[in-house]
Amino acid sequence: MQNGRTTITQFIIEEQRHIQGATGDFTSLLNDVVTACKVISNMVNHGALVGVLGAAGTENVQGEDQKKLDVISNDVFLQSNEWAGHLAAMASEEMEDIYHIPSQYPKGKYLLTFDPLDGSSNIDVNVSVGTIFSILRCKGDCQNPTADDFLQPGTEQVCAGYALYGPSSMMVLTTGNGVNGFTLDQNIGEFVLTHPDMTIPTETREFAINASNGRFWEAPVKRYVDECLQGDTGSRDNDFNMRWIASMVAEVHRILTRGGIFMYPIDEKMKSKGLQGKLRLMYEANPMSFIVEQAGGMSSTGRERIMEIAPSELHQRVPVILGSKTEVERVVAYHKEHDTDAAA
Ligand code: P6P
Repeated sequence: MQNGRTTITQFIIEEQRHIQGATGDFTSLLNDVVTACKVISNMVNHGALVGVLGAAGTENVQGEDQKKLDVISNDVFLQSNEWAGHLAAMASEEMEDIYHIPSQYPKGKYLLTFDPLDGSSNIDVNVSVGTIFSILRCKGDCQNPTADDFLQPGTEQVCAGYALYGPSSMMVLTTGNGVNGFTLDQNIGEFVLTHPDMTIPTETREFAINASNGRFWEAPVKRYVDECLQGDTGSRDNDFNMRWIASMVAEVHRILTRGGIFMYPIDEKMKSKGLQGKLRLMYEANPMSFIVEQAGGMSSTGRERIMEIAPSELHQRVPVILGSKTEVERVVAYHKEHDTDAAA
């Protein structure tokens, strides 16, 4: 306890006591992840003052221009987690291949995937960004891991979480026993428990989608959004609100806090490029789906539960429709109707 509040360190240790056979390895790993997020929070908060804004002049594996902070945040995650002997390997949005633990350090039984700075296109305009991470068990040869060891469905995740660098810095975690939120107390340099047992309202009147892609959407997505836009003059008989921050962490946190539905569906433009979606399965869709499901929400591609997808490659992209259960169920139903009609 600090100032009457539970610190994230104490919370994680108390969580460990519920995990059969827990050796403290996982707890120590999670604390190293938390440390990395504190370092990134500090850099994001100082922004221009410490010269970390702007483009890095390089591209990541996705072909996206990297910001300086993308590269720096990735290095922070590697340095914070490579030495303790808890990990067999790491994988990041910012690196094409998996990251092998340097030979001078012992290897462990976990795998860590992460998007070190999600929404980084917002960083130069001072809009919230975040970090997303997921922890899996290494089931293969943990001394000689390969990318294939990471290709496990989202249901195999041991832990998932995000850090949100917003007006305040927060961490939200699940280890499969619900979702808890922690706020960084700058005075003591610790995340403290402020949002115990976060739960997504099943109903919502707020949707999030990049409407500029509207002309490319598949029919079920267009049907859903059009009905929201018709408001109380249409079949929904209710007005809706729209948000789009272009920072998945911020969107998911809003949904965890007050409900909503977030959609980045596959569209005709992506299909023409042979893409299966915009967002990445291993370090965006799966960790966020674990958190959303644990908070009583739902997460689907529109045609299947995201957490049950058998990954085929490390940087695989998927359509994402997640949030308040009744709205996601509606969008899934529209996809089913559409596909059944199309098949007929
Ligand atoms: P668009 C950020 O680059 C990201 O991966 C998610 O955080 C965000 O929801 C989405 O892409 C934004 O995409 O096409 O609106 O820039």
